[in-house]
Amino acid sequence: MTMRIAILGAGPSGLAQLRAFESARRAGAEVPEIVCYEKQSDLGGMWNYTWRTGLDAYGEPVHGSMYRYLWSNGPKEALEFADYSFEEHFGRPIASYPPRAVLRDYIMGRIEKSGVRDQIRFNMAVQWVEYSAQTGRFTVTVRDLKKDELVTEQFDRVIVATGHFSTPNAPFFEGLERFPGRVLHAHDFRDACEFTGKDLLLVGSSYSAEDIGTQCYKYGAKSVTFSYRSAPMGYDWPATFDERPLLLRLEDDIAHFADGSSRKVDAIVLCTGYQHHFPFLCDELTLRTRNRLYPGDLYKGVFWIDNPKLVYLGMQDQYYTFNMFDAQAWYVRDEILGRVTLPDTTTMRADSEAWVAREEATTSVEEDIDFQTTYVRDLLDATDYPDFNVEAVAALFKEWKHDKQADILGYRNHSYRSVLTGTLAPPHHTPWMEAMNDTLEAFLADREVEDVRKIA
Ligand code: FAD
Ligand code: NA7
Repeated sequence: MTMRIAILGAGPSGLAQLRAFESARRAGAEVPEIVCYEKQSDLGGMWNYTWRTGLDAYGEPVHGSMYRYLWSNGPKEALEFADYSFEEHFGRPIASYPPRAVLRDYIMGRIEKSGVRDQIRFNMAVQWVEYSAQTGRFTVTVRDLKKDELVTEQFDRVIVATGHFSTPNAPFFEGLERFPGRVLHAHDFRDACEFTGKDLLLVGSSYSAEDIGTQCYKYGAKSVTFSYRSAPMGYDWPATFDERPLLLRLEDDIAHFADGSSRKVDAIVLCTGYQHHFPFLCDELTLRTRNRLYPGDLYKGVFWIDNPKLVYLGMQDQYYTFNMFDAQAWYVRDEILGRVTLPDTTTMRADSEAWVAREEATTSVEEDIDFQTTYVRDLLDATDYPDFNVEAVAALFKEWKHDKQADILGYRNHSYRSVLTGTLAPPHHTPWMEAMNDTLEAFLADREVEDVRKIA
């Protein structure tokens, strides 16, 4: 009987897995039967924009957390697929910080060239996954959203690639229920123009707070106040920005902070991160972790140690994204094809715990970057994924960090060199602060064009 594999999710991680198997098949390997279930109507995962918030057209939780005017928050050279360069896709070099639609186009391009679309079943939301020790197989129950029908199939392996930036972590602050303005989590943020002229409070001090804050400033917010729990971001912010310690409570529209200070605000965005959330998995198979570089209970960051027939892709906090998902997917593929053998449970657990301990010992962003670089390198060395200079990418991440520190509103104007092609990216035609149009067409044009609000 042919082995059957279920991939849950057709975002960058799930697509990496499809591509990995397809490249082995093209090289002559016999590969298992693969079914990829995707609850959205197209591939691309988080990179698909949706105006919807809350529930989708079928009553499923909306996956998307991306918003209008989102430009890459890291240089594209750091996430480039080693088997498909940006230059190959666009036919010419492009600037280092593309908007969302451009990255989506790049992700789609590689997958359309692979010809694996027919392995994806769209509008299919995974509801439940069970493992039977007796048969050694998984039963996967999926809702066909268009037919409103449950479908159940058996698989030998299950690969969870459903992402972890969709289910909000939304803490409560006293007085929120009486706050007269709008309160939302970053997951539901869609359009900075909503906050033009407003005094905005953003709770959190990580990527979402930083990016939503700078976006809102770009589109005319009157002021941006960040409230941090552990430490301020510490960038050299414009005069209308402020960083305050933790929000303690609200009295009507007055926010009170841990240092005793207060200020009046019009709207609040909780940029307080996301939960790893797998409502379709039984307890014994559920990964429980905070957002970290090395979630425990996973061997090589992917195999569920208690039952390695279950795999999780992309569950790490991420400096590396697309190329790390590829490195993971190639490794998982090779284990499934019998090219890599997993050690016994005790050895896997000890190995995983050693990585977790190393992560916990890091004390700076630079060490975190080096940590994830070592992780990616470890995976790369074991497979035939095209080797790329991951250490040079680490240097690039450090340069990016430095560029942000030097100019938080201008770092996206920098250019970096591709470690694949050696090409230095050309500058974008318009500085990021003045580039209001985030469409693919505007990005690829030779000058800024009027925003006609076309969403890919
Ligand atoms: P996702 O892209 O989240 O894809 C998961 C897929 O699983 C989705 O298609 C979803 O519909 C599907 N799915 C979920 N549940 C089910 C179910 N029950 N049944 C069927 N299908 C299901 N990364 C960068 O490299 N650069 C950036 O600039 C960047 N910006 C970001 C900005 C925001 C606001 C967010 C939230 C993330 C950003 N990221 C960025 C990280 C981004 O998450 C990754 O780039 C990438 O999308 C992760 O891929 P994934 O496949 O693991 O998860
Ligand atoms: P992150 O990077 O997980 O950061 C979450 C932030 O929220 C972080 O600053 C946390 O503070 C803060 N947080 C979490 N809980 C609380 C409470 N209870 N009170 C106050 N502050 C809190 O999530 P992001 O959304 O920023 O980024 C996720 C992805 O989206 C990322 O990959 C980007 O590419 C886009 P802490 O520092 O832990 O004290």
